[in-house]
Amino acid sequence: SQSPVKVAVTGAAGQIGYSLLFRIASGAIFGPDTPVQLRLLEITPALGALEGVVMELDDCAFTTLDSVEIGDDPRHIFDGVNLALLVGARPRAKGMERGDLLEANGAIFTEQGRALNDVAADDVRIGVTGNPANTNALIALRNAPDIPAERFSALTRLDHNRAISQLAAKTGAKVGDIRRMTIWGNHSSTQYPDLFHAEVAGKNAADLIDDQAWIENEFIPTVAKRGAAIIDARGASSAASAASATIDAARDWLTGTPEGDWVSMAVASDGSYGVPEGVVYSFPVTCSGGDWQIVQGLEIDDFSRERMDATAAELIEERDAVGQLGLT
Ligand code: NAX
Repeated sequence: SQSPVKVAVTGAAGQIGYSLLFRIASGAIFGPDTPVQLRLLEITPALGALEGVVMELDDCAFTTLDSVEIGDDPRHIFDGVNLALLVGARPRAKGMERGDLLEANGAIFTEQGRALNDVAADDVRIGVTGNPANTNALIALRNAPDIPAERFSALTRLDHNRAISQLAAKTGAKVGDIRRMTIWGNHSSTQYPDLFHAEVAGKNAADLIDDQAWIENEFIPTVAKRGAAIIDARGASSAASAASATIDAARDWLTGTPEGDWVSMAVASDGSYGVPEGVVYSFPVTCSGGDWQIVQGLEIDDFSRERMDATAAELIEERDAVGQLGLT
């Protein structure tokens, strides 16, 4: 078997953690031949609960799980990690303004960015799931000047997977027949799920559906507001699906996207598609050898342009707000 991979997960005692840890430990990211060393970060009051989760991890007797370490000090937990999944964040409390939320999370992601900068392995990749994910990733990368910005991404894979599922249901296709889905922009209600480049069994999805009203009034809002619909139905926010998307994103980033397909990842904009640099924006990307590349040359019509610009504008506002708070 291969040498072990060190994977850090923050917010490990939370609801997403409760699904995510068991999938990582069972080999869902690196496969059955790579032992995993889990390094789990929590805030001090949650360490007791986290010990219980570790007991359950032990009880699974996963052959792929090499060791588990827990703690509340990012400098210790991130030491030598090859992959860091930043899931823990401050949830939005009732009456909290967006500025308050950015500030509370800023404190977490500045500290974690600095710690990763100082102690993570040279090949570290960092995926941010905790909200506001795009801007938390921006804060972390700005506080980790020695880690290339390309090593940070924020999760829009759940939105991507939701869009695939909705398109499959609409067309009667199997999810495996759908390729080239794209989520543009922010992991928020301004995100733009794009059917104009997606394919269903090799056919252009928008042409196949041939119903602009459905795309505008059903598909886009259903995908963008799916998180709220889950909360209404379940009484708690999406957790297993968010964990599954976190796994999908990490696996495809590290092991590559299939030939002829792409995935959505929020990454530091290089100016592609007119998206300003200095924001972490979701693009269609292909991955190979642990690196991603933005898919170039897609034709963008006015309908798409307007939506891509609106979600960029929201990210620019968030970037400016955290800049003013001195977080970046
Ligand atoms: P929970 O509140 O169940 O768990 C979060 C955990 O993070 C808690 O156990 C808390 O103690 C811990 N935590 C807080 N501050 C920490 C710190 N400084 N260091 C380490 N741990 C810390 O939330 P959960 O449902 O697991 O969701 C986690 C995050 O994912 C939230 O920010 C949530 O909004 C976000 N989501 C992001 C999604 C995405 O697609 N990008 C979708 C699902 C989810 O809403």
